[in-house]
Amino acid sequence: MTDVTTLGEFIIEKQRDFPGSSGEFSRLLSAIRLASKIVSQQVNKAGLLNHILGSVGTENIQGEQQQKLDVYANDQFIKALTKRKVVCGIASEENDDYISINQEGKYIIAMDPLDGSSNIDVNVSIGTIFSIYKRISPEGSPVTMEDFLQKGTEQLAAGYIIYGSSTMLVYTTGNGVNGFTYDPGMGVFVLSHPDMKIPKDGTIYSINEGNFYKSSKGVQEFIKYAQKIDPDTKRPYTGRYIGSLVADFHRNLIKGGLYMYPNTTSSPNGKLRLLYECNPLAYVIEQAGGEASTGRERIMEIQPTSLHQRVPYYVGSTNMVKKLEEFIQSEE
Ligand code: AHM
Ligand code: MG
Repeated sequence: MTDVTTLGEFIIEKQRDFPGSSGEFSRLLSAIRLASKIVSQQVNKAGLLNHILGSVGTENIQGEQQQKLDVYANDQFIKALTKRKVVCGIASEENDDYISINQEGKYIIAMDPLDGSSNIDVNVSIGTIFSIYKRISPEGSPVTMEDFLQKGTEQLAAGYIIYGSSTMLVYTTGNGVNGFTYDPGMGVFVLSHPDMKIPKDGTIYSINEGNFYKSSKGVQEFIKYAQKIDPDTKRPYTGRYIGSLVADFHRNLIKGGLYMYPNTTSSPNGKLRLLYECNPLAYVIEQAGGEASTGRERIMEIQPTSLHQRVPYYVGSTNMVKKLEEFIQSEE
């Protein structure tokens, strides 16, 4: 194991990508790494906690009140990020408002600490998604809403942790995408997927097809297109939908594919949140050579107007996103 690159080493090596940072940015990534190890351990024990040691809302054998895992994950990330003193504000799916912490810090975080948490009870992969920005307001003052409502194009770094058959941390700082697999024996993440690239032409489409009749004409037409037999274009495509964004995204990143969460008659703006679900994964996919779109515009160019804003979301292989855009844009 001495010839591997650990995430810790990688972060230090890449510190030169951030000339003005003097190590603060590296400390921030280290905080995310630490919290993800703690959450990973806890996620692995989820079945034990729920089914053997007592369900959520009850006390465990040490007499401690058990927390829901998503609340637990939120606490762990906030604690780790607060301690390093480089982050001044955090927006989280778990908190209605943003949290203002170290006023001297330079960085802003938007995160979904445990996405897909409805899958915990059935032992399906879940994930953490994060996005990092530089603050706009002056250092030494409390953060403002403006700090959080930055376009995705302003992200300094973004990534996700997938708690799957192994735990992986995948991130970008704008120089490609690298994936690290957690070795629980050593307690370290090791570089396992350097410079990840998504195939331009995927053959997997991922959507909750139960929403077919609630979706717009363009989306329906794309699904029919995906199912048509045409060996020249490798159709029909394969339908794969876990219902856990990070897991669906991760598979499609590696194999090539398109994840879709459209606007529907019951969710007119879609379901997924721009700041801490769509933008970070959009940054990762673009850095891996793919695209992320609402069907009409590039996700990272949307000017956010609120912390928990939702948008229709299509992310994955470039040529699949482009094809879907054709269908959506020819709707009227
Ligand atoms: P959550 O943030 O409440 O966990 O919701 C996000 C999740 C995604 O992980 C997943 O892709 C999507 O919701 C599934 O939604 P649906 O059950 O409507 O298909
Ligand atoms: Mg979520």
